[in-house]
Amino acid sequence: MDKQIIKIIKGDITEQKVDVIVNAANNSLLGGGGVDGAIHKAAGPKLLEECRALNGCPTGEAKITHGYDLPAKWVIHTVGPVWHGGNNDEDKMLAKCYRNCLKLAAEKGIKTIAFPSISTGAYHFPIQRAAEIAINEVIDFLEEKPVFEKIVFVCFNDEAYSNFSRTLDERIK
Ligand code: AR6
Repeated sequence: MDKQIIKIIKGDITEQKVDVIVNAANNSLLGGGGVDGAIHKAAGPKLLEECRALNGCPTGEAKITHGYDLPAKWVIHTVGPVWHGGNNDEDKMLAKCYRNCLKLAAEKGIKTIAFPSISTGAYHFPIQRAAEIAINEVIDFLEEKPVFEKIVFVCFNDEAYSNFSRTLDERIK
């Protein structure tokens, strides 16, 4: 696996020029706050229209729409687990989100993908633990199916950036 494929940056996911950006949505897929709100705002009202036809999304699953006014051509909507202390399958569910997003992107022939830090905002998943799960899932997937050219983790604040950077450094050294 070429380790240079994985990048960690600080920034706004709505500005990323990649084939697909991932949305940390809720089960309704009808919008919300955080990164979900930012993506819907930047994509425009047609995104919500397409989302309405999807009839929601179970936690851990992923569904794809067009990106409309976004620089990204596609949006993959996934629903992370709400943190309830760690004994309610939260780790398993978060891993499943990353895996299903990667699987769906690979099926679509997508080459470049940007992830936010799923579940670590309104859903309160601890950032260090979430970063480890995210990096592990991406590396495991790439080792099995090296189909992507670039996978970017877009961190919105310094805490996420330092946790993702440290975790990646530790995994690939
Ligand atoms: N670009 C990149 N990351 C962002 C952006 C952005 N523009 N805005 C926020 N983040 P959250 P969750 C970061 O709360 O925890 C929504 O209301 C943020 O700093 O967006 O999965 C949905 O509708 C944090 O690190 O998602 C759901 O109801 C990360 O994105 C619920 O929140 C995730 O925070 C989902 O909660």
